[in-house]
Parts: sequence; structure tokens; C-alpha cells
Amino acid sequence: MSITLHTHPFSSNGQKAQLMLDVLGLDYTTLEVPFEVERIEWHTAVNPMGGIPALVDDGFKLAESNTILRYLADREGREDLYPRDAKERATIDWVLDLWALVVRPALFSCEAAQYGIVLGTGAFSKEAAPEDEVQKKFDAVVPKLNQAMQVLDPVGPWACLGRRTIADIAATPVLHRVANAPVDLGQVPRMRAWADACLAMPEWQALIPMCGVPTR
Ligand SMILES: N[C@@H](CCC(=O)N[C@@H](CS)C(=O)NCC(=O)O)C(=O)O
Repeated sequence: MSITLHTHPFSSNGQKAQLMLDVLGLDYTTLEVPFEVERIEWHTAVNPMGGIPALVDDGFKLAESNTILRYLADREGREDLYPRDAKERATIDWVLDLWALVVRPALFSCEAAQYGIVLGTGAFSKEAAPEDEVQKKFDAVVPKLNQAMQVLDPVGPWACLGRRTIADIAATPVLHRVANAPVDLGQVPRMRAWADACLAMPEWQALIPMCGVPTR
């Protein structure tokens, strides 16, 4: 049995798949996909869309980071991370979709300014914007972030079900970026409490040196 993760150290979607593998304690190897517009052939042979990450599990090919998280939890029988109960599962899926389809896109202009991200060539492709510009972009999305955080368990700190699930693992890399951005996280208290819990995961702490995101 061998697992290979196609990823890039700065890809937040790659980081969440790698965090999941580490939480599960699985053995795997990584292949670094260059951040180039023309994606390298060995990667598109697995994920025709070229997005990072992709996973190959003994010849079984998979892409889309949230799909990879769901698959790995099921593969390992980890119902604590992704339960079979329809309502519990749907609650997690709601947070996963909310994060990927609403929150991440809202945060992206802030992230792109902070890390000089250019779509197609990745992070550090241009100079980072001045800190006050990053804060301004963040301020603009604060109302939307607070609105989205109302979907989470109000008690927390985990997103839902009163315990760590794949919803938390999925959000951790971007929460790390936000927590280390020159922004006032006090404006989004539920997000700050969530970030504190996620970033304290020992498996995430161990990944930080690899992922090229400066810690403030
Ligand atoms: N929905 C996909 C998104 C994949 C994706 O867009 N990955 C980023 C890296 S985090 C990427 O390949 N970006 C292309 C680029 O920035 O050039 C997933 O969740 O896996």
C-alpha cells in the first residue's frame, strides 16, 4: 500500500491534505507540483484540471482537497472526524462548503495582497502589498466573515459537533494565514477562537516550517 500526495509547500489545499494524512498517522510520499500555468504532465495525468493537490493511493486517483479529506477519513474508519450519521455528516459538509465556496473566496484578495499571489504562478510572484492595504482588504470582508461564523457551533472552539472533525482540518491552513496576517482578528472573535484551536494541533505545528508561511 502506498500513498503519494501531489502538492506544493505553499498550496493551502495541499497543506490540508497533508495535515489530514499526518492526523491519521499514515505513511506517504509527496511530489512537488510546480506552480506553473502549464501544469506538469504527471500531475494532469491524475487531475486533468491541474489543481493542487491530488492523491494516488495504490493506483487509485483522486483530486479536490475536500474529497481527499472525506476519502481518507472513510478509508481509515475515522467516524470521529467524519461520521456516518446523515445529520452530523451534513453539518460538516455545510462548513466545508461554506469555507471553500464563501469564506475562502472572500478572503482571497487579502491573502493575495499579503503573499503576492498571482493565479497561475502562485505565491511570492509579486511583491507583497503594504500592511495597511492588507488590513483594508480584510476590514472589507469582516461583516461577511462574522456572518459566516454564525454557522459554526457558538460554543466552539471547533467548528461543529463539539469535537475536531475534517471541517477543522480543512480550514486550518487558511486560518493560519489569517492569524499571521497584519490584521486585527479581534474583529472576528469566533474565527479567532477557531483559529486558536486549529493552529494548536500538534500535527499542524509540525507542518508549519515546511509550508513557507511566515509566523508573526
Ligand atoms: N477545488 C480545488 C482547488 C485546487 C486549487 O486551485 N489549488 C491551488 C493551490 S492551493 C492551485 O492549484 N492553484 C493554481 C495556481 O495558483 O496557479 C481543491 O480544493 O483541491
